[in-house]
Amino acid sequence: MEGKKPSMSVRPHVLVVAGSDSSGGAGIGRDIEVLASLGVNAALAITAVTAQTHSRVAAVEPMSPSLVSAQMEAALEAEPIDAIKIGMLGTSDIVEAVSTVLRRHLPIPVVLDPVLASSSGGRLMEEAGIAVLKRELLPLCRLVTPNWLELAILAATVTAGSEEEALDQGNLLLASGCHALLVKGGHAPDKRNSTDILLRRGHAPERFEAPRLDSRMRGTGCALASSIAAALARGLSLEESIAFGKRKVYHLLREADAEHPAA
Ligand code: PXL
Repeated sequence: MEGKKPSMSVRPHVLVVAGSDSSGGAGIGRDIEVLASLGVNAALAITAVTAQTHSRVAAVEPMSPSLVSAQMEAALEAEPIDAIKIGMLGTSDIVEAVSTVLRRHLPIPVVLDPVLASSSGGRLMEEAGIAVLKRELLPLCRLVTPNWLELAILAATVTAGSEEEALDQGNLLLASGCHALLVKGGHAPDKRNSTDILLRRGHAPERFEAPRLDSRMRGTGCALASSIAAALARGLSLEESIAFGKRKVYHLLREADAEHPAA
């Protein structure tokens, strides 16, 4: 399934399917910023508008599923789309609508950041959407990038207390039809390294490490999934794309810390 030949000359296009965050910390604003910094054009399908500060979700208004589909179809018609990055979806009807469009356009590689809640704890996906996401959307994705909290919800269990438990939960999801899972270690107890683990059926787990930075930057999940999608859009392999994304986020965190040093 690894795509086309690597191309560095033409600006690739990534279609971002995600919600907006008025604080600018996360969501589609972060995606566009990261893609632009990587020389990749962003086509957009907005799924929801949210009103947020850095510590609170004040309001969420999902788009109609037909408007989300229409944005995706128009973006796919307007430009040759090399990869799709999906973030917040919000409702089960939007998950259905997005899955239907994707089925028409596979094998474009799809990276799904399964956004269920904001880092401040506000809900960004309705309860009923989780089952639909697992059943309809996960099997269509080249890569799904849950953190430990999202992984536990998707695996219908409690948050892992160890890496071994997180991998067991990941393997459960793989068995239920997901092709590849990047289990992000942001919530792991390791204080020195941030380790993300790639799980694929028939492959040994692969570890991607970076020094852990004590940063408060929001939107790191958006940034990672967008960077991976950008690399896939340039024709890199899945492993190369994850390694690239991990490095990009490490550098973003270092830049954010340099601008706002810890008090
Ligand atoms: O980082 C996850 C995320 C994704 N999309 C939107 C968000 C957030 C977190 O706050 O607000 C719109």
